[in-house]
Amino acid sequence: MVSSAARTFDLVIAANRLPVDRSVSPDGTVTWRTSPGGLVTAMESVMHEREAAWVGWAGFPGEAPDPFDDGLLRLHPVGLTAEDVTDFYEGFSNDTLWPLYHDVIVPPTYHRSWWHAYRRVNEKFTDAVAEVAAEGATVWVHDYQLQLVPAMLRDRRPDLRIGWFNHIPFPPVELFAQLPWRAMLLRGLLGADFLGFQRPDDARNFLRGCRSVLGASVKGDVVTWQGADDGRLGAGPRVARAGSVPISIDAEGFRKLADSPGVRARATEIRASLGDPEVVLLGVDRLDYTKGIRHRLRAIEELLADGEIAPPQVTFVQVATPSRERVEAYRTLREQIEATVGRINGDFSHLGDTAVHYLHQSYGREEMAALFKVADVMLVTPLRDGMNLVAKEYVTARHDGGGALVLSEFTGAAEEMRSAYLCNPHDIAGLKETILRAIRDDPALKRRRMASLRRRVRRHDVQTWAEAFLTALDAAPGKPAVRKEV
Ligand code: ADQ
Repeated sequence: MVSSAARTFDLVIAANRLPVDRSVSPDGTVTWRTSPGGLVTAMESVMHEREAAWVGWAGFPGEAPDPFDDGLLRLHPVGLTAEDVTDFYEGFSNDTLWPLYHDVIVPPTYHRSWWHAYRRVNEKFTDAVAEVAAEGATVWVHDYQLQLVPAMLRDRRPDLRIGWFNHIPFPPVELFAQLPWRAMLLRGLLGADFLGFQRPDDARNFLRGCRSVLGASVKGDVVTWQGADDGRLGAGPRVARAGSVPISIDAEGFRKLADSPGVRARATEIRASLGDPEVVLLGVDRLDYTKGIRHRLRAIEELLADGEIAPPQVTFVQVATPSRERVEAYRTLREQIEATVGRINGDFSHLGDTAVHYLHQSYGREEMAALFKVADVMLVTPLRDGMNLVAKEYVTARHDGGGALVLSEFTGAAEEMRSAYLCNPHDIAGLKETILRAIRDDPALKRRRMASLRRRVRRHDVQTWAEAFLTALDAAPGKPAVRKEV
């Protein structure tokens, strides 16, 4: 990675985080490692030897490091102060928008100071993008942390083609209307030419929100807003298109990884270390209240109590990645989950036979792939989830044809993965029944279901997602204006 002078780019990506993690060795040497996220792979696939810039936070508070190159990517860090991290990131993003956009599973917190921080940080991102975007460039803004960037950028750089993709659900207007800053947020989004969502319902919710909150006119997937005569952010007028472009994974890359000798050997080792059970049930989630881990544990506990499953024949492994630990709701959730796991193991484990293996840790891609290969039944039971990539990774890793996927209807993935064992995680009796069916169904039937799921993910991988988004953005109705000379 080398530093170089300020340049501008035809493609700019803006996301909360840069696609690299910093590590500082004891002697103070700084190195950046590419984080293994799907977004980086997706971007590489659409760059086609083009250079692009990526604007994002480097993951620690303080001054932004100087921009630097990572292959064809120009990484442009945005500096967040400790207060920005508390109020913009942990506050407005993760304690206001996240719960509101996930069906208010926990109550969202509304603080005016957090909203001010959100505006301030969105301005910082806008400054950085405006600096690196070439005349007429395409800018792809990601996710709920940056919903004001499209209009902030549009107001400043009408020459740009701007797209925004929402990785999480977009709530129905009946919930969205709670937000004290709902109109400004929609005005922020309407700065984009194209807005991409995970599910058609998310796009519809957004369009209904524009009609109901702003009084905009909506025809099909196009929203037209007359604008406001108030000189505030994104005063319009605006025309934008909204549609669903479901995200996916690098299916071929993950399949190859899962098929590598190292991962195969590790899978055998993991199974042996669990005592070679007949059935391994697996859950893999960030430790987040949206993921339905408590409901899942309740179903497992009842199945154990009913005598339907028991160690050592059946064992449940729950991997819960540490997440947002400075936010109160996440600390409470962790305590509840750990108390429940303790109770279940106290009641149903025996020496050497553990009912629930609970791992509050992060793992590398190889270890994740090995875990998926070991899972006879994968439990993906969120109460609400934009997409859920774990479901797609699991079926891809099981290219041996085995396994079974239990999938919540409330995930974006359920829209596409109809051959999964679909469930309503709120219905504990139904969830228990579905888990038992996934364990006991005829193996030939299970193989057919898995083959169909794998086909779907292979055909709709992350490359097709990124191409579909950029094609939709290119064709979106708002034509960029000629940049005014200043
Ligand atoms: P997330 O809520 O983070 O993403 P998800 O889609 O499941 O959820 O992706 C999680 C990723 O982290 C997967 O690639 C998974 O393998 C990995 N992971 C999970 N636990 C891990 C662990 N312990 N160690 C290492 N890796 C682990 C948000 C939205 C989703 C949407 C994605 C992408 O909330 O709905 O699918 O963005 O748009």
